Amino acid sequence: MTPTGNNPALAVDRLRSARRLLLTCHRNPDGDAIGSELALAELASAFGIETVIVNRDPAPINLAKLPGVEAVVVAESLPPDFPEGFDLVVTVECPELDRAGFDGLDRVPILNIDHHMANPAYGEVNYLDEKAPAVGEMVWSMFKTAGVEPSPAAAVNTYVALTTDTGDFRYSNARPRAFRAAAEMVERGADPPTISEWVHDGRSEASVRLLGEALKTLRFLCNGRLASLAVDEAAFARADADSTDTDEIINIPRAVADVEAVIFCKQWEPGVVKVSLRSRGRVDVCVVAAAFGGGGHTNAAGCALATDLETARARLEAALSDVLGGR
Ligand SMILES: [Mn+2]
Repeated sequence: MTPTGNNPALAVDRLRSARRLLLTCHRNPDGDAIGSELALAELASAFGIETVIVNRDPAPINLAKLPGVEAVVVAESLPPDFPEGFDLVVTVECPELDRAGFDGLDRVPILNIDHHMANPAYGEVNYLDEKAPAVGEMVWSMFKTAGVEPSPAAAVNTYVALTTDTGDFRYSNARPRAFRAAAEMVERGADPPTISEWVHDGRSEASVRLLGEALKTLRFLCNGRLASLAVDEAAFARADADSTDTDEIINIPRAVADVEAVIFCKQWEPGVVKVSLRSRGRVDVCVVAAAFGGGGHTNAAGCALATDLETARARLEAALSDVLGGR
C-alpha cells in the first residue's frame, strides 16, 4: 500500500532513509516551491543526506535573496548520474508528476509533498494536506516532527513560502494555522519587513514593462466582475521579459473593486498558452482550471492550452463568465 496522508511523520521517515536525494518542484517556480525546496534541503542535510535541487525553470528575480538559492540548479534535463546516483526524489508542489517538467523522475522512488487539491498520490510516500496554507508550512511541521531545530535560513525560506502563498496573509488560506507557523518562523529568524521588501520591492524592470503591455490588453466583463489580460510573444519581446517576469501582474486587476475573478493568458512560446486564474471570495477558479486540464486552489489556479492566445483567452472568458453568471 502507498503510504499517503497529511502526516509529516510519513515524510520524515521516508526522507530519513535516503542517502542521496533529488529535489524538484513545478515549472515556473514560485515562493512556496523554492522556499520549501531550500528548507527541505536543510532538513535532509541535518539527516546527513546529500541533496541536489534541480528545477526546470529559473526562480523569479524577487526570490534571488533566499538563503541557499544559489544551490538550485536550473536545467532542461536531469543530472547525468540520474537515476543510479539517487535513491529518492522529492517533489514539492507538483499536483501531477509531469508538472516538474522532467521525463523519467519515477525511475527513483518518489516522496510527494503537496497541498494542491486532487493530487493523485503518485509517490511511494505522499505527504498531502489540502488545508495547509503553503507547502512551506508542511516542511516546517517536518522539522518539528523530526526534532530538528530549524536554522534562521530555514525560518526565512519557509516564511517566504507562507507569505507568498497566502498573499501576505490576505487570501482565504490565512487561517490561524498560517499565523501560528508564521509566529514560530519569526521567532526563529524570519524578519517580515525584510522579506516583504525582497518579495515586493525586488521586481525586475522587465516585469514593470510587461505590466504595461498587459494593461493595454485589460478588459472587464460580466459587469466588471471578471477581468482579463493577455500577453503574447511580441509583448514579451518588447518588454525584454521572460516567464519569470509575469508574477505580480495578475494582482493589479484583482485589486479592482467589484472584480471577482481575473484571467491572465501568457504566451512566451509558440502554440502554448499558460493561463493564471485568481479570484476573490467564493469563486472557485480551480474548477475552471481543472476543466482545461490544470489545477490549483480555490482562489488561485492555472492551466495550459495548446492553442493561440486569443482562442485561449476567449475560451477562458466564456468559462469564467458561465461561473459568474453571464457576460
Ligand atoms: Mn503552494
